[in-house]
Amino acid sequence: MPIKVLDDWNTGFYSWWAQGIDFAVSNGCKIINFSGGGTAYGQTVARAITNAIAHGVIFVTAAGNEGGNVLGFPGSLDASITVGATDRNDQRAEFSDSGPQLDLVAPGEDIATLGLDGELWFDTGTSFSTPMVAGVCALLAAVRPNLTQAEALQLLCSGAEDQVGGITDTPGFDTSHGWGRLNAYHSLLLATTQVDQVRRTYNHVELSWVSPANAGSRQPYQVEYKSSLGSGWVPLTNPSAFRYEAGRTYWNDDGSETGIATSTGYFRVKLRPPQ
Ligand SMILES: [Ca+2]
Repeated sequence: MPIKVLDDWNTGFYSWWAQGIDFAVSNGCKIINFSGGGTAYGQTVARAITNAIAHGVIFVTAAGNEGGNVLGFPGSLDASITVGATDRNDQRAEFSDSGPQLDLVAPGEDIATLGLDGELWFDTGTSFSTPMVAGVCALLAAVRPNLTQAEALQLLCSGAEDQVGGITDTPGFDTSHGWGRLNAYHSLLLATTQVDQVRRTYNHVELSWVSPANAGSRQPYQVEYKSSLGSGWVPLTNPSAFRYEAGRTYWNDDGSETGIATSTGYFRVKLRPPQ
């Protein structure tokens, strides 16, 4: 649903933004794309965002276009999914703001859009990167209807491609690119992770599942085990148990880690926070 929170001059009070967010939540919205930002912190907006996320809404917003190392508000909130811009060469766009709360980047230069009277426009800014991420959140929510803000963030950031942005895109998180450049396919693969092959012998278990091409560098998975239905899940932490091949991840245990392979039990694979 389109919700207007700015006036004819493209400005609006924070109270209008908060009312717009509250309106979206009370009318059943699942994902909010907020391609806007201010310079000051605003308590009413922060409260509205916190409330939205508590209601299962995913809130995506823009980093800002000052080219500096201060994110716009509400992109500066930890709670927001904050999106910066890349250019035609997959490099961080010069105008895209940086900061520790930046989560990922997406294309934001010369993006095709519609003007007010329906003509084709090409426009530039983190405002155009943000709906790319919000759109991927809609795809993720289609396969996981109860997707939360935290889960969406984990899927987006674990699937994002790291070190594609040149020398400033240092390994892992960095304040210019967040966790990397959006990759919808990777994030959808992660959202549908399911063990589809199990090989088990008296002293050996091997699980495997379909995974993104960059799984070897991102290592996004965690395998958990429980010995009976009534017991709790225990994370298995040995990283050398994983083997990454093109499009598939394997997890092996010879019983040495927990002695589990010789007994009956249950395994599951989950995503872990990006590292
Ligand atoms: Ca990086």
